[in-house]
Amino acid sequence: MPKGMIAASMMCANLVNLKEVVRLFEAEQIEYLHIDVMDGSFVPNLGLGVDYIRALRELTSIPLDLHLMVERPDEKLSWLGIQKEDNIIIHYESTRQLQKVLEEARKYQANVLLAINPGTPVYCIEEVLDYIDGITVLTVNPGFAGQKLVRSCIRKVEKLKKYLDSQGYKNLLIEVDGNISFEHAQILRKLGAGLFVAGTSSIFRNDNRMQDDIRKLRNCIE
Ligand code: S6P
Ligand code: MG
Repeated sequence: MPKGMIAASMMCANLVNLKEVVRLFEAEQIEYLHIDVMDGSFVPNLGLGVDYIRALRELTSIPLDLHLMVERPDEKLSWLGIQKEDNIIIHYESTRQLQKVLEEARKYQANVLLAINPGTPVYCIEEVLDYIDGITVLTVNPGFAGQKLVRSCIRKVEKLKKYLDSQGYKNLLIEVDGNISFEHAQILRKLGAGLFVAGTSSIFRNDNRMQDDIRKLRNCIE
C-alpha cells in the first residue's frame, strides 16, 4: 500500500499567518490543501470561496483537495480554477444526476472523488465506480471543524475497503474527513484509508506545535 497522504484543512488555518503556515506545509511536503467550499445550503455554514482559492494559488503550488459542499456542484466547477493535480470532491447527496456531474468533473482532468455523508450507505457508489478515482468518507456530518467522529464511520471504511477490493477497484483512493486525530488516523489507515484530512484534531491544534504534529501524523499513516 502506498504511503498515506495528508490534506491540511485550510478552514482551520489562521488567516493572519497563512503565508508561514503554507511555507511549513511545503517544507513538510504536505500533499494537498483541503478546501471546504460551503454554500450555507447544502451545509449549515459558509466557507472558503473563489477569492480565497485564487489567493492560495498565488501563494503555493501545493495541489488542492476541493471539497464541494454546495448545491448544484456542476454549475460551480468552472468557478474554481481547477488544475489537473487537484482532487475534486463531489457529494453523493448534492445532486440528483450524479453520473452526469461526475462526468462533467472529469473534464478538468483532475482526480474526481465521491463524498458520502455519515448516514449515506457504502453501496450507493456501486453504479459510478467507473467515473471516480476515490471516495471521501465524511466521518462527521459536514459543516464545521472540531466535531466528534461518528463512530459507525469506522466500520463503514472497513466495509468500503472490502467492497472495493471485492469488486476489482483496489486502486481507488479512500479519503477520510472529520475529527481525524492521531488515534483515528492510525485505525483508519489499517482499514485502508489513504488520504487524511488534518484539522483541529491533529496539525491545527496548536500553532506552536504544528511541525511536530505533522510528523506525528505522518508516523500514524505510514
Ligand atoms: C467538515 C469539513 C472538514 C473540516 C475538518 C476539520 O465540515 O468537511 O474538512 O475542515 O473536519 O478537522 P477537525 O479535525 O476539526 O474535524
Ligand atoms: Mg472537508
